[in-house]
Amino acid sequence: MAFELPKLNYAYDALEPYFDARTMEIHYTKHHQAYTTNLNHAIAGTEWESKSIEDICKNISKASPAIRNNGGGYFNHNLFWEVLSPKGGGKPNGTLGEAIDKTFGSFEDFKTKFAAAAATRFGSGWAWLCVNKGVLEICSTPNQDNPLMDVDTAGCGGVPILGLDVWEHAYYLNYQNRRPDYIQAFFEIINWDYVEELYLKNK
Ligand code: MN3
Repeated sequence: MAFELPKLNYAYDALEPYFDARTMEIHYTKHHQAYTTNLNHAIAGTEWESKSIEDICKNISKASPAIRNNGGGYFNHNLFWEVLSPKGGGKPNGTLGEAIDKTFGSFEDFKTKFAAAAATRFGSGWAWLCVNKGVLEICSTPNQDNPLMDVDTAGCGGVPILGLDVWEHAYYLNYQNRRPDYIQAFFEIINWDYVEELYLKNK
């Protein structure tokens, strides 16, 4: 069973001015599509074909580099589109808001720590908020690795509930070398309702 590019819940221009329409369209129709297509090629006719993308990530140390790069790219972008919303931004309330305050001191402290993880990831990669055995953690990973993977570059481990793509393809057209500006823009469009749903499911 082949993996499919998931549907976007909003138009390419819906996240403007934070994420521009052209970047969104290229990112989704070219980059995410390529990870999807290449993942399907890489698993065709192998034992991996029958597994979920989560199970593939959790056993990635046994897979080929092509499955690691494209399977990670497939999973990571699936999550990325879902944690964005034109109605997003602000701060999380409820159980997740309380857990963030308790873990990081305040929402502002959380933002500072997450932004630092995203800004200091050298080269291409991702910043994450994870639930690891009930505890919230912030980390980053290189390339298309993610915290589900059973490799030593999996960051904090656990289940990622918020992810930020810091590959240049995610921001270069609009922000050029200004990754910190892109990170601040991200906070304006986070779909906290969805992040909290993932938190409650995995805590
Ligand atoms: Mn990307």
